[in-house]
Amino acid sequence: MPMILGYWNYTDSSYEEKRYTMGDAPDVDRSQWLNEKFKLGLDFPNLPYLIDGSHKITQSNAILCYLARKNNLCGETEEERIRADIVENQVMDNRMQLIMLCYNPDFEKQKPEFLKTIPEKMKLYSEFLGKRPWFAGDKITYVDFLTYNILDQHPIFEPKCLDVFSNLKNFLAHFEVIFPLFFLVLIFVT
Ligand SMILES: N[C@@H](CCC(=O)N[C@@H](CS)C(=O)NCC(=O)O)C(=O)O
Repeated sequence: MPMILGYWNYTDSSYEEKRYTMGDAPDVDRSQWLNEKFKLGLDFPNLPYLIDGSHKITQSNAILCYLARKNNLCGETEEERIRADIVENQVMDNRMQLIMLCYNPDFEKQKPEFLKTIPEKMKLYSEFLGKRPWFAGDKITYVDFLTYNILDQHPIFEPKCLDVFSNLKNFLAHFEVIFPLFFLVLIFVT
């Protein structure tokens, strides 16, 4: 039986979720996706994609920004938008560093050096957030989904890395109260 997840429709959006299966290693078979990949009219075919009427979007951050624009979650002042742009790209850099480590055949060898970089990274996020409730300012924006994700992943490597940054811990807790579904989905995928 497939799982059924019920939840509030905060943004009044209806959507169909399209899942492509690929099976388990070593018999991974991507043909379900590959048979469609170049037939969807996507400029840069990839997963995830979002098709909303005539808008066909790939790149997860482009999808996130599109949904944020539709729902006024981009920041309102120039200062908030600049902060969102900065932290969006900062998260991307840190995500790439995680990817380079996790997909590296030399993972165990490279991990100690990576662990040394975590305190300074977390410190910069903590200083940037300061006393604000959300990363762009007083209101939640799309970048809080990105920062939640990256700040939630680092303690997997270094469980105590957020202990000295109470504002980051409060941010994560605040986010989890508002978006329990997002939290739940991350538990499933990580
Ligand atoms: N920068 C892209 C990366 C997309 C990507 O790497 N997608 C992976 C899954 S996470 C994939 O399987 N793409 C399908 C493909 O390459 O055909 C994004 O953020 O959306």
